[in-house]
Amino acid sequence: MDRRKFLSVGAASAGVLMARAAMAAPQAGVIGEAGPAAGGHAPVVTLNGKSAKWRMRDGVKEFHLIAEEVEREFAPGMKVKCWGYNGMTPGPTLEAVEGERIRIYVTNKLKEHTTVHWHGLFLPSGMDGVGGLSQPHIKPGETYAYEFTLKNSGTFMYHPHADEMVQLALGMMGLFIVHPKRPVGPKPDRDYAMLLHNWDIEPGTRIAKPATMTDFNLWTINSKVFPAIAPMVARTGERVRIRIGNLSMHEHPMHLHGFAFKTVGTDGGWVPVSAQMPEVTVIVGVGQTRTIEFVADEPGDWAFHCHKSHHTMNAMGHDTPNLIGVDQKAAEEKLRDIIPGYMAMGSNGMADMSEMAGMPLPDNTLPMMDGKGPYGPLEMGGMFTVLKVRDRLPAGDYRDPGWYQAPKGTVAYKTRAPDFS
Ligand SMILES: [Cu+2]
Repeated sequence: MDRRKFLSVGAASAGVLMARAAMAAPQAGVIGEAGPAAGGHAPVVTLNGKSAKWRMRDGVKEFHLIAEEVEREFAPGMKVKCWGYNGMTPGPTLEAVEGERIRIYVTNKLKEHTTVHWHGLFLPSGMDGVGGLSQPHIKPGETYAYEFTLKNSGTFMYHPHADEMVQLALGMMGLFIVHPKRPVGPKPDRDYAMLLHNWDIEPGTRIAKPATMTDFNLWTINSKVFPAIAPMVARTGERVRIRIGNLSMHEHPMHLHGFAFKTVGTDGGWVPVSAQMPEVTVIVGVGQTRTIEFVADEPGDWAFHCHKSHHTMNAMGHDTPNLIGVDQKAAEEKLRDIIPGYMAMGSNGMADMSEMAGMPLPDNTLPMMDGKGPYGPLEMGGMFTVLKVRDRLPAGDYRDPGWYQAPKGTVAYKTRAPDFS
C-alpha cells in the first residue's frame, strides 16, 4: 500500500470523529489541527501543529512516522532548517486510547541512522527504542515497526535515542497522548498540547548548532516563537487542560496569569487529587511533561509564558553589552561620522529595542522583542502566548477571537501621582 492510500485509509477510519473535529475547529491550521475526540473528550489541539493520521488494521491502530529534514518558520521572517517527522517539528501528536494495540512504522529518510524512544510508556524492553541497547539502529532508507499495547494513559513524548545531541537539537520530537479508557477526573472542555524546545541559531543563519550545551538563543513552543505561537481560546467557565512537554536542555517555569491551576498528570501518570496543589507556575523539567487544568472563569487576555525572562526574547537580545545608565551622547556623535544614522540604545533600559522593527537585522533573524497588543508593543518573543477567555464563544470554536474588549473601568488608567506625605 502506498503512502497516499495509507493516509486516506487512516482518514476514513477516523471518519466520524475527524468530521466532528473538523466542525469543531473551523480554522484548523491557525491554532492547530484538532485530533480525533476520544471518549467524548474535547479533541487535543497541538498549537501550530496537528495529530497524526492513523488506520485500524486487524484490530491494531497503525501510525507512520517519517524521519526527515523539514523547514519550520519560527515566525514570519525566519525559516529554519530542522529535522522532524512527517514534514514538521515537532512531529505530529500521536493519540490513542489506553488498552489499544498500536503499531508505529518509522521510516528513516535521514542520511544517518535513528530510532524512536516512547518516553513514559510501559512497554516491552525491545520496543523502547534505545539504539544499540534495545534494538539495532534504523539505517537510512529502512523502516522499522514498533508494536505494543498501551498499558498506561497520560501525556508522553517520542524522540530519537540515536545521535541524540544532533537529532534532538534539530527538532526531532513529538507528543504521544494516551487517553484513559475511563475518564480520570472531570473532562476538560479544551485540551491543548505543546512541546518546549531550545535552539542556538546564530543571527543571519538558518540551522541550529547541535554542540551547544547551555547557551541557547531561541526558545520555542512547538517550534514557534511569539508572536507566531497560536493563542489558546476558551469560553468563560470552561475547564481547560494544557499539556506541556519539555525536550529542551533547560527547565521552564511555565506561568499562567489570571487563574490557579492544578497539575493533574505527569509523564509518570495521573496525580491523585489529594496531591494536587493550586499553583500559578509549574516547572517543567528537562525530559518531563506536566498536564495542568483549571476553570477559565474570568474573561480576558491572559499571558501564558516561561518565567525566565530570557526565554521570552529572541536571539538578537542575548550577548548585548550592558549600557544601562551610560551616557552615550558623545560616543553616538562620533560614531555617526563613521556609521551614518547610528543610534545609541540601551542607556535607559532595553525597551527601545522593541521598536527596532524598522531597523535592519541580519538576514533570517527575528527582533529580540516583538508582538503588538491592543495597547502597544508586547516586547516579547520566545515562549509566550495568550489565553483568550471570552463570555461568548461557541463550544468547540478555536478561532482567534482578536483582542479582549475590556469593560469600562476595568483597565489600569493614567492619573496624577498621589501625595503620601
Ligand atoms: Cu524557559
